[in-house]
Amino acid sequence: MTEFVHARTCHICEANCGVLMTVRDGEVVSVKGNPDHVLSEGFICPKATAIPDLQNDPDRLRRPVKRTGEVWEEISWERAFREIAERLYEVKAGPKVPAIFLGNPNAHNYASNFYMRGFLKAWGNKGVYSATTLDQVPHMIAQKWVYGHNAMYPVPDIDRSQMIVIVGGNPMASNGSIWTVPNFKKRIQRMQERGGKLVVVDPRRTETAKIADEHHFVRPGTDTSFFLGVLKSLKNQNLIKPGRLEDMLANWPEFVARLDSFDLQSLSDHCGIDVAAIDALAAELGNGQPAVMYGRMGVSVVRYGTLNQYLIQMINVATGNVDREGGTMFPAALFDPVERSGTGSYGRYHTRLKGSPEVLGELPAAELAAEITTPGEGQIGALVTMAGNPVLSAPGGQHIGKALETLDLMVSIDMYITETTCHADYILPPCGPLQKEHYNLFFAPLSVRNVACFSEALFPKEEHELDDWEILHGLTSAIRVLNNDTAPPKIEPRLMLDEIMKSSPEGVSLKDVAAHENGYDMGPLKPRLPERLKTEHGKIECMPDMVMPDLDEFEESLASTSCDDFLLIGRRHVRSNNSWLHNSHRLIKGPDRCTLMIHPDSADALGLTDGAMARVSNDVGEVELAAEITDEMMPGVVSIPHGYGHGKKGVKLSIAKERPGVSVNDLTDPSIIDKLSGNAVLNGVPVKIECA
Ligand SMILES: Nc1nc2c(c(=O)[nH]1)N[C@H]1C(S)=C(S)[C@@H](COP(=O)(O)OP(=O)(O)OC[C@H]3O[C@@H](n4cnc5c(=O)[nH]c(N)nc54)[C@H](O)[C@@H]3O)O[C@H]1N2
Ligand SMILES: Nc1nc2c(c(=O)[nH]1)N[C@H]1C(S)=C(S)[C@@H](COP(=O)(O)OP(=O)(O)OC[C@H]3O[C@@H](n4cnc5c(=O)[nH]c(N)nc54)[C@H](O)[C@@H]3O)O[C@H]1N2
Ligand code: SF4
Ligand SMILES: [Mo]
Repeated sequence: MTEFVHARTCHICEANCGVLMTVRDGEVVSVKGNPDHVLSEGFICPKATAIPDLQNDPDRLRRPVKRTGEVWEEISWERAFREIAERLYEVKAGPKVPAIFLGNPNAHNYASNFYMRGFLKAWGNKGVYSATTLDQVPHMIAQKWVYGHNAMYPVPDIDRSQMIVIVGGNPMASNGSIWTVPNFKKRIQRMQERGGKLVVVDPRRTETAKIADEHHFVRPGTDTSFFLGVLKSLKNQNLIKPGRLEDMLANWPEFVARLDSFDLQSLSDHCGIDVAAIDALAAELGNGQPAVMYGRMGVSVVRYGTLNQYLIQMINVATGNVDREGGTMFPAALFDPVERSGTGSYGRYHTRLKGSPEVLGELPAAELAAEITTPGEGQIGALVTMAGNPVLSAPGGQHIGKALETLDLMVSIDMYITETTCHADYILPPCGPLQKEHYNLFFAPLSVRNVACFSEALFPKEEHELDDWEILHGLTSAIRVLNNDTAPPKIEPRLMLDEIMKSSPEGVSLKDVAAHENGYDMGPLKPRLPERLKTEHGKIECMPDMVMPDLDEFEESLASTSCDDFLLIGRRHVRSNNSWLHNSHRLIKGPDRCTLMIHPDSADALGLTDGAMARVSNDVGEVELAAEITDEMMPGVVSIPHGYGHGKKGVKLSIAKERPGVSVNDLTDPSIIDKLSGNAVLNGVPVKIECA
């Protein structure tokens, strides 16, 4: 018997926790938190224990497959790459264009990132559709306009903060987002022990609200009023004190003057949080203590997502909490996206049908279905999806499913036959997760400490298995060779990473970093402004030209907001991750989690009883699911988690299919987006509810 312990960082979510895996005779027999890990301090969530399930899952594809009708045939890599290249060539010879959809797990794959640019060029798409426009693009574009670079993420410095206000985020379930903050609960408890305070603003009394000192219900989609209300109240109370930031601000007096046309009472009426509560909150935020306003999915995937993210920055500026210990800070990572890439593009080209601007190279995922099905020059004819499941993750997902069937060529780089990949002509599966290295490339710049975590692969690959980056390399080579070009060199990603690390200010090698199994620690976050600002004037821009028209539009909209429908919001559960962890018994056991949460008063009015089936509908679609009556919900608001709906024909996820659930994105509306960023609107969706 051989037994050893393998240390790695979990690749499933943004927290990047340190795990210890005991391996006996080639099998992982236990997964535990690494108590010495510099970032996660021993914490893990149940998803880490499912990594071996993913590795061993019999439903996971081990070889490339080609579909003819409903039959999948295993084929060789060589044949797959050649046929795809030939068919792409044919599509490009005609009037249609190639496109790509990139999903969330790409952000957790450092290696494929190094091969992405070359692949995108060879495939020949203009802009990408990705999970970014279902998620964080409002943060990125707001950061570009305010701080000068899309990758300048202001991270709440939780370990030194005295007050954190979380608006539309639920780190107790999500483990933090755009904020790599493993062991969130302990960190909050430590803040509370030193006299600090957690406040949650959310239409649901979430798991995070339950550990908070204060919770306020807010009407979905109206947080802009809350943020403006806080600013207005700071001003009324003479608490606008940017402190050391003062010299770094551009157009600050103009911004403060712009608040004059808003009336605190009207803002309060709109968002449903009373004036006294807003005043009290502003007084605490503005009393000089290190404090943070933070907003996530609940305020990003809404019509005014970018405006919200901008106003959050202005609140943190107003209270002097940007680039301050215990406020928001800009992490230093070995791979620094701010120094290594351009500040971010906007509007270089526009979508064919709706004329939406390209934003940081992204096109609105909400527009993908129509771009595939609407004839005319520039219609999408060939699509690659990589680590994405837009049929379940994008608004109007059922229409995307139908659209995919009409493509001339569809290729999916994914290890499962999912609601999306079941429509592909070819599926190219990467090796298992434990056969891959891991590096926190995108998450070091979002972390609450300056860290670097590299993990070696635990198991070697079989000869017929390829990693994602090798698939990208193989496909890129086949396309280029067919076009009489040369194949790109195949360089191990770890060598490129080593170069990057050596050329960083830290000047370490990959070997040094990898030797630190508990994470290579570069200490707490440090102030970095004004040196790091990338705006043309070198200051924090407080009135970005691009944002102001949306503020005007929001102001006009305040006069006319009333709606008799229920407002639908999403939720996440700690045992699930978007659409793709429902095939692990270990994770899906327990009560049904794809339910309609509804307040008792709302349910009574409808005659709906707990566990009874409810029909939820609007102009986009209709789903039926069991009601879960709970006073966690704000009256008039209902919640359905996303990532379910595995009952669709053709899906080969045997465990997930036993409890398929329904897809909330059969109800979300692709015709409404956040105008500035192109982000989808997935929260605050009007719906009707009846007993089914
Ligand atoms: N367990 C688990 N963890 C995950 C994921 C997962 O699926 N499962 N997904 C990962 C990904 S990809 C991401 S992006 C992150 C997301 O991380 P979070 O944003 O922290 O997660 P959500 O649960 O979506 O939190 C959104 C919150 O906004 C609230 N909300 C909805 N509408 C509104 C509104 O209009 N206003 C306000 N103020 N609040 C509103 C919801 O009730 C919810 O509590 O989580 C990551 N981590
Ligand atoms: N209504 C509503 N919709 C939402 C959200 C919401 O809160 N509400 N959240 C949105 C957010 S924040 C996000 S990020 C998106 C996520 O949406 P997507 O990124 O479109 O979908 P995922 O569910 O993450 O699916 C990931 C796919 O990648 C595959 N995969 C996993 N690991 C790997 C890998 O290493 N390599 C490869 N090649 N494939 C892999 C899985 O098998 C799965 O098919 O969903 C969005 N959709
Ligand atoms: S919170 Fe869970 S899924 Fe996320 S990195 Fe940590 S162990 Fe993995
Ligand atoms: Mo996400």
